[in-house]
Amino acid sequence: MVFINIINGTDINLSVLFFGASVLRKFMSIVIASEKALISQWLDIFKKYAAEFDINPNDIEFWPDVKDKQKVEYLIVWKPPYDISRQMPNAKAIFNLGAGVDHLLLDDSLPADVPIVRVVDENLTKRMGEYVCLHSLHHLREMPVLKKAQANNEWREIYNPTAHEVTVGVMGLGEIGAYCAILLTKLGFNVIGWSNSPKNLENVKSYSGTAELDTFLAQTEILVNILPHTAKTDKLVTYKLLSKLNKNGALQGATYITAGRGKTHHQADLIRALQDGNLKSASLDVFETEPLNADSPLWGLDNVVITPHNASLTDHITVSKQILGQIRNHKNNGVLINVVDLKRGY
Ligand code: NDP
Ligand code: OXD
Repeated sequence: MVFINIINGTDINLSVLFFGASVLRKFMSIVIASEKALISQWLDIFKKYAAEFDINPNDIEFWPDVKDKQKVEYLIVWKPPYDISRQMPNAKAIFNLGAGVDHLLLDDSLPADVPIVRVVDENLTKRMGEYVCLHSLHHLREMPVLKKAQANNEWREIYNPTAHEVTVGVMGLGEIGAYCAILLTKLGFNVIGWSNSPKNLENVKSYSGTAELDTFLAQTEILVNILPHTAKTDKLVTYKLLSKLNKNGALQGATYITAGRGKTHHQADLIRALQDGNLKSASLDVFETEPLNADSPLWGLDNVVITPHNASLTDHITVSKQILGQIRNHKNNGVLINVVDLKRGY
């Protein structure tokens, strides 16, 4: 709450003035929409910080309790109903409450002229960096082998190479992948990366496009997938692709770590590769279908670590403030940042 001290020294609550004035202005609304019940928590968070961004908290609603759908100017969504933009046809921008927009873009009725904005947030990026480093080290230090030995009360001595003897290949060198790649170099890994366009990252050799994919894979012992799911990355990681990884390096086997999107790998192929030794081990945060089916063979594989799509998290405070700031800026004719390229799909 913001207070000012007027001439006679009496404190006046600015928010009272602000909301009083707002009665006179045209009603507009911001709607948060999701089919996931948990997302309703965001309503209170957005309301809490709204006034800091000159937005009336009472103008923020949670779908489907919307007073006047025609008056909705901004949509904030995470896995919304597929016809959300048809329900609120006057929205001027759609803010996605996460980095990946694949599920949102499944809605083929999205108007091409309404910008879709995704989250790019330092906390989201840093959390993913933690996950990628944790799991790269987990496999470098042969933790699946040690866990199995522990389960059998076995004192198993193994020789570990150091990080600099091992090449980690990062697929996707965007906001998150590039950060993870750099962080891995700081741990000492030899790091290479693959993306659509060439990159210039310190100590990370860059490969790009389909033509350079096999060269990238042939050197990679630990493959880290931070790709978005698009028409081009759909089921990209197959048994055949995994069999191109370097199995004769310091780790004597290939490892797959994925925290981008589950639909970028072929899950049955992945299971086959993990069962027949084509892959030595894996850490999987994302799956073709989430939650992962209780009867998936992946649960029972002792060379696999499964995490429930929590490699990173959308930070409530930083992300709500970022979106409110963007809305204020857009209302004042400013330019939106982190707008998704609809043609590329990410
Ligand atoms: P960006 O859009 O910033 O980066 C995407 C990267 O993928 C870019 O480097 C891009 O190449 C590359 N890429 C896209 N398509 C292809 C292709 N066909 N071939 C080669 N490279 C390709 O995304 P972020 O880094 O912010 O996020 C990546 C993904 O991570 C998100 O889309 C989301 O799905 C996932 N994610 C998962 C989370 C989790 O908790 N598991 C949390 C947050 C995000 P170029 O740079 O040349 O365009
Ligand atoms: C995601 C996210 O895209 O959490 O998975 O941002």
